Amino acid sequence: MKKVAVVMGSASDLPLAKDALKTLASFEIPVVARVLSAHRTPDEAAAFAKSAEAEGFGAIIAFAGKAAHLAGAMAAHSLLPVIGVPVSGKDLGGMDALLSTAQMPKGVPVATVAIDGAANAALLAVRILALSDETIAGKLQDYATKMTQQAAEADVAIQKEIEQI
Ligand code: RP5
Repeated sequence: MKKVAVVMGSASDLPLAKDALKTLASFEIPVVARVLSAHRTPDEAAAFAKSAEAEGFGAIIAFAGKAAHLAGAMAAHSLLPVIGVPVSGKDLGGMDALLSTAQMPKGVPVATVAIDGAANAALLAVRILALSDETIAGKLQDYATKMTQQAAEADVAIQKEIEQI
């Protein structure tokens, strides 16, 4: 089974990255998580991206805040699909990271999820791996079915609540 790389620009991104790690764990997907910065450890980040495909990774999820260049750096050094998660910060609420992550130049794509969209980043990685793995595809179908059931149950529950208004 292909692994998913979860890289983050700083250890301060870990609390958010845990949402992605938990989601990937729920699909029993092997994960490697690293702190690698496009700015503070650029050589290590590049080396990781360059070897990622040969190391058996199927996708890279990159968390970064502020002037967020980590996802772009991964995509510059690897042809694997890269999913960028803009991390919200106290100054600009994550708009800085959102634009830095999403506004990639033509030729070097990064699939950017919402600000702090850690779980969706993991689910997108799961969808990518599911294309070539029937076991993951089955679990993904189960996840989608359960989500639909929960939404339908919520609909029933609010009808009862609304009747009591
Ligand atoms: C980015 O700067 C990191 O991804 C983090 O979100 C942000 C702040 O980093 P620290 O100053 O907390 O290390 O590079």
